[in-house]
Amino acid sequence: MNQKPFVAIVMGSDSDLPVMQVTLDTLNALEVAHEVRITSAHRTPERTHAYIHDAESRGAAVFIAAAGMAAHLAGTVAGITCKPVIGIPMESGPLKGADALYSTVQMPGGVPVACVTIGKAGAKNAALLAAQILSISDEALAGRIKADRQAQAEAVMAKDNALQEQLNR
Ligand code: RP5
Repeated sequence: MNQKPFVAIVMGSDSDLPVMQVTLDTLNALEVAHEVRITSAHRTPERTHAYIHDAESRGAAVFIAAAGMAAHLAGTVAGITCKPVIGIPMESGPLKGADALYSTVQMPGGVPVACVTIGKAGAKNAALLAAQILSISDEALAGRIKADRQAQAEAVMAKDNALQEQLNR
């Protein structure tokens, strides 16, 4: 089999999409192949199971799972595949993501989930982390990730230069 590795993204609800758009945008900017599905660990358990198996058979190399409240989607995915799973706690419900954070990060030993920050920062970091995993065997992608880091550094330096100019006026 010689499939191009891709990132498979699942989210528990369409209400997660506005935040998850950041993941899609970040992967698009880095030219990382990906696909996305709405599927829930508790509302569509069989579909979730079938999709993870299907995606893995087609070359999914990293999974990203986003869910809110009693968030068990990332842990469910990690129980189905041995590929790396990144979990994003969604900022939904009365506890504003604290419940999802604990649910996602507190996996019992043996079945890991790499949990990122609640909300949009996590959505961005999940994409970057997935890209970094794929870049281990993709030099061109590693170069694009380094260029992104460099752009971030240059933006900070430009802001500091502007601040110093303002202070010395
Ligand atoms: C989770 O419950 C979803 O991931 C979402 O973050 C949260 C609320 O879902 P909806 O009631 O908006 O569909 O399953």
